[in-house]
Amino acid sequence: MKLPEVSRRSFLKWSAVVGAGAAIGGASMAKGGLKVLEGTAEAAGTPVPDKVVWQQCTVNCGGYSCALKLHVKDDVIIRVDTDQEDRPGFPAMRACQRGRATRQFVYSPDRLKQPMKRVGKRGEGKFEPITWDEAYTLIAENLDRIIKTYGNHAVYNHYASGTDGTTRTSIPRLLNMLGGYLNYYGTYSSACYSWAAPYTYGGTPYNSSDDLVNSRLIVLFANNAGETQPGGGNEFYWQMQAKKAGAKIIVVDPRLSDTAKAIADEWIPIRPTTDNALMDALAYVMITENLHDQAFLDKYCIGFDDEHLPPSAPPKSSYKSYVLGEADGVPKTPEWAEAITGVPRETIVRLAREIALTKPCALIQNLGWQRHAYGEQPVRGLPVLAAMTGNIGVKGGGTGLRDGRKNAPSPSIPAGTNPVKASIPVFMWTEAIVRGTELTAKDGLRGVDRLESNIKFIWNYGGNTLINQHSDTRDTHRILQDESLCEFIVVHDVMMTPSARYADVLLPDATSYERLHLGRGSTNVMGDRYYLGVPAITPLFDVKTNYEVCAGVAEKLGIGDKFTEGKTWEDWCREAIAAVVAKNPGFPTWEQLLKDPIVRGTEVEPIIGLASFVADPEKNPLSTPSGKIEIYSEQLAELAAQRGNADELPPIPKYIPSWEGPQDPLREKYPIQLVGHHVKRRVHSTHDNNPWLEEVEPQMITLNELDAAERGIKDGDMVRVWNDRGEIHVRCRVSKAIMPGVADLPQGAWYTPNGSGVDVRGCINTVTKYHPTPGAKGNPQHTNLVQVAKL
Ligand SMILES: Nc1nc2c(c(=O)[nH]1)N[C@H]1C(S)=C(S)[C@@H](COP(=O)(O)OP(=O)(O)OC[C@H]3O[C@@H](n4cnc5c(=O)[nH]c(N)nc54)[C@H](O)[C@@H]3O)O[C@H]1N2
Ligand SMILES: Nc1nc2c(c(=O)[nH]1)N[C@H]1C(S)=C(S)[C@@H](COP(=O)(O)OP(=O)(O)OC[C@H]3O[C@@H](n4cnc5c(=O)[nH]c(N)nc54)[C@H](O)[C@@H]3O)O[C@H]1N2
Ligand SMILES: [Mo]
Repeated sequence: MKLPEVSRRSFLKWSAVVGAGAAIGGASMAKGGLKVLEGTAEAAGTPVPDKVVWQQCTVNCGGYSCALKLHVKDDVIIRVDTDQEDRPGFPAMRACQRGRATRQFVYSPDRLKQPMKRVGKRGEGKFEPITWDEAYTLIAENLDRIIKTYGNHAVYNHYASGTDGTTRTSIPRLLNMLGGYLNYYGTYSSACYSWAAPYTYGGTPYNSSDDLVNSRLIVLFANNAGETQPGGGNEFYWQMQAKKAGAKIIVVDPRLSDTAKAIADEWIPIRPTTDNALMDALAYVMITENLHDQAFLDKYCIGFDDEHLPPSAPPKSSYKSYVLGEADGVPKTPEWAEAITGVPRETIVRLAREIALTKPCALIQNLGWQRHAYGEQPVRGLPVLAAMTGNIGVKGGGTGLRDGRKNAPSPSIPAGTNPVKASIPVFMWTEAIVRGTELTAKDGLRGVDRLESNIKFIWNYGGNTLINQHSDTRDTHRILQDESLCEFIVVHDVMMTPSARYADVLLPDATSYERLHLGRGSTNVMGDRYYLGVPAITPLFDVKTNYEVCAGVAEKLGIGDKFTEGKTWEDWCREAIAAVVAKNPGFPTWEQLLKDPIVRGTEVEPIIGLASFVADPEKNPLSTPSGKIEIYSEQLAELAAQRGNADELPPIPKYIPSWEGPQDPLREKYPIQLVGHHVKRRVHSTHDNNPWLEEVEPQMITLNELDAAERGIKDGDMVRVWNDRGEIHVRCRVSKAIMPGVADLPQGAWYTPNGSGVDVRGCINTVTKYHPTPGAKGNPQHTNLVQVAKL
């Protein structure tokens, strides 16, 4: 396959730019600045380091904190190595290409170098340098003014996943001391998942990934673990172990993902947004061929059949009635599903028999299929199949949710309590800028009946959802550019990102390699964990950390001492580790972590989700209203009645034809379904500007060869991708590895509008829609219809 030429030569060109000092806003170089690449380039060979510092990759992929071994000479990182210590069950925290390209991140010409304030129109990207003292004053004055004028509902701490969580606790700590701030709930990652799964289970129970070796059949839905590294990086490892142990692996995905390429015995391509139709037809085959586990359903579930409906449910409202077409006259046959999903009926029949007859079978989802228009539905759909096949609560089976992670202790800095109880769905912040005070419970507002103010102040630390990662960049730009709406925006980042262009005050942070920080313990991990990040080099430029900034602003507001309690950042970090040690006897102390910052996992038995419920459902009921697995949810029926959208929020999981899905008449104008997967060369938008990673995988749209041929597009051609919301110019990869009628433009490229508003980098959010999902009010960023043509 011919790929465009991005290589050593353009890298050298790029380093030349570095040498010339591509400063932003006329920033000056401080402390070592940009000369650092000199003498460290490949040409100079590998010099001997003065020291080797263990650090961690803190970006937000599923790996979370892979180990980086930074070789430092003369205060310059000259080489990046990683952990190589494999132990059975605990693969080394081996960094991928992203972590290994860290030098290109730290020494990027896009690094922010000094505090600045906006001088042009917001979003134009014109700034002039200011001092840190001026920056603190500006933030303090605006925060104070906005709270006095509009109240604390006007202050928003923006969703941002770019760096370690502990550091960013400083912002809520400061804001809580000032009377609080508007909360959000859910995440861009898992809005529909976290919202919908508890209606079925009262929580999100799972078998841990190390149990996969006990499975005979594993069916992965929208799960590309090889590239996204869920489970702290170990899920894919366990998928590979399961394959070695003899499990058959089937992948259901519109794309032949890296995971499918690496380990699948079979790839079942499917049209995006249609998985519920596939699952309904699988259920149809199982029911009509009597392959389902009726005893399990009778004992543990409500709502599978009409005999087990809750009292409030209307007749014929069970899942079985729906599947057999008893209520709507449409049996959900393989023929019916083939027309919707594009999966051949023979494949559906074979898959249904295989899933029903191979025991144990792990049906596993990840998050790709819930970042869609009706993302709530597939999340609840797969557990029905897990229940129908009696795979719940058994080794090698699972709940049909995501497979699991084991909890690791998480150090944290005390943030206090937020006096504001109001909370909006994370995706709806742009709407809360425009019409926050009009939002009600129907829109997903929680904690209050109404907000006292629209959002007027945004603090954006380590995030790019301010424009790049949010839907519909053109509309986001329109909202942010209007200074009468949101009145003040602080951006604190390490790079001159697209979001940074929207700052009123733009602050440079140290990368995690230049500052003391604590690892993400969090819940999303298995095995070895990294806990202490000690700076490897002196911070470049005139940067300050989030703690320093919050302390500086607190000082201006007269609460400096209250905020710091007279402690340094190191004091807080030491206390946080001490608190973890107190709760987890045997956990290494600060001094021990300084010597070895990696905490090695210890072998424990796999978690088998709902094992105790299955052993004794009376004694160990679920926390659902009925105590059982709720295939039919009365709570959902009530909520749908309140919101007045029963068609979009059914009490049983259903296939709902999606707007901008394969059945939308809009397809006549925009015939291609566009998804944007999480790609290995980036973590979201982080590393988009990293030249080594552009070499690894240049940003391109992938189009099926049939669609390409129809349009006269050849591999490597530049194409136009557009719909009513915007237009992108990007290079095209022509491929068999994607379903016809579907294209994939990996999410995260930096939004780069040219003079006519066309994005010339390949930022998918140029064409995504702001349309919250009906239940979770989540982000449907994989649901898009577009047209593609040769440029
Ligand atoms: N179309 C589409 N959009 C999506 C998605 C999708 O699938 N499709 N996925 C969504 C998902 S799941 C998520 S989680 C979000 C992610 O969106 P974000 O949370 O915004 O993640 P990033 O784009 O990686 O932005 C992280 C920022 O942190 C900065 N950063 C890195 N290290 C540091 C540091 O040490 N200090 C500071 N101050 N900053 C640092 C980076 O420069 C970058 O600007 O995107 C969402 N957007
Ligand atoms: N390298 C890398 N790793 C990452 C990230 C990253 O940006 N880069 N981001 C991290 C974060 S914050 C998150 S939230 C996770 C995201 O993890 P996921 O949400 O699982 O990642 P996606 O790539 O959005 O989706 C996974 C797969 O679902 C497929 N898919 C899309 N739509 C459908 C559909 O309708 N049906 C089916 N069956 N499949 C579908 C996609 O083609 C893709 O292969 O990844 C994490 N890991
Ligand atoms: Mo995410």
